[in-house]
Amino acid sequence: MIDILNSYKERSLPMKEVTLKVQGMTCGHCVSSVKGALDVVDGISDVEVKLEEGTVHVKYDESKVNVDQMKSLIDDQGYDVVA
Ligand SMILES: [Cu+2]
Repeated sequence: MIDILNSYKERSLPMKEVTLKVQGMTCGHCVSSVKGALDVVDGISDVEVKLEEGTVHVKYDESKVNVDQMKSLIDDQGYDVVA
């Protein structure tokens, strides 16, 4: 069901993707904090956090949200976006 919704979103919106490099994420709790902060934002459709690589991959609608907003949301959770 979620897959169907996601593919519908991808087809109907001009989605962009970005991979952010984030320092300070060390465990599952960090992953949930970062995901939770981004998932609720209107315009963000998919968040994938890779703990080992320290990356956060986001699919988003650039008409609703921009990368600077994502960076400050991650920053607000206590992590450093380095790229
Ligand atoms: Cu943690």
